Amino acid sequence: MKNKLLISLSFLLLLGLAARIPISGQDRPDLPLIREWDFEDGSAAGWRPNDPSHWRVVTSGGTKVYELAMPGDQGKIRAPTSWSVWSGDDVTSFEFSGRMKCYTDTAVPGRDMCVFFHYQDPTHFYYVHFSGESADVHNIIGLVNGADRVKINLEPAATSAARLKDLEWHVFKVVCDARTGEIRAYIDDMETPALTAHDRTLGHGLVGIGAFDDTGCFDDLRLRGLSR
Ligand SMILES: [Ca+2]
Repeated sequence: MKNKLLISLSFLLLLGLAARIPISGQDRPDLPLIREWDFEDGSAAGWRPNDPSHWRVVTSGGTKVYELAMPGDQGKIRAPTSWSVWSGDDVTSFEFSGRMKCYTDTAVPGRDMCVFFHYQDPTHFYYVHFSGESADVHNIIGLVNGADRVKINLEPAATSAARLKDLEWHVFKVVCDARTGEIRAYIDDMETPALTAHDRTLGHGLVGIGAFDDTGCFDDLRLRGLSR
């Protein structure tokens, strides 16, 4: 009897621990891991660039990275010009993380790298514009919904944490709860989001990486989430 009680209590304790202990650096440890990419096999198979001639896997600093080697051309609407989306998983709620480096001259304040999500087609997606300066359309969460991008994050222009100011690696994480529409974007500080928004316009889609009009590279990407 005593043993049974002990076993029952241990089981309940384990259940409680499993539900409560956050895994370091993860906002949504409840979301299943879908896939990780370190590009060490030299391949970016399954990634779909809008212009394949601009993307390649290269060796940099002893590791292989996925590089955006050329800036894109502005299309009919004002929106990021370069992206490569992971074509394998259409997700609703997700956590997408990794590291990125911007190649653009540090004298250019609006330099950027972008993370895409709920991508449905070339004119319907969200993106996080990680930049060296916070301004009207720099360092924002943007929505492209068939027209010029619109800033949707809650932080007023010039107040958000803009950390893409150098030629070093920066870690990022973008989290979205599709049910509530809560979106959070982190750079370097994985505890306090740099950008936040509430929006449920699109609801699902692909994740991706790229830039508004700059070049750079990405590595160690990880996607957790719920496939549609
Ligand atoms: Ca790598």
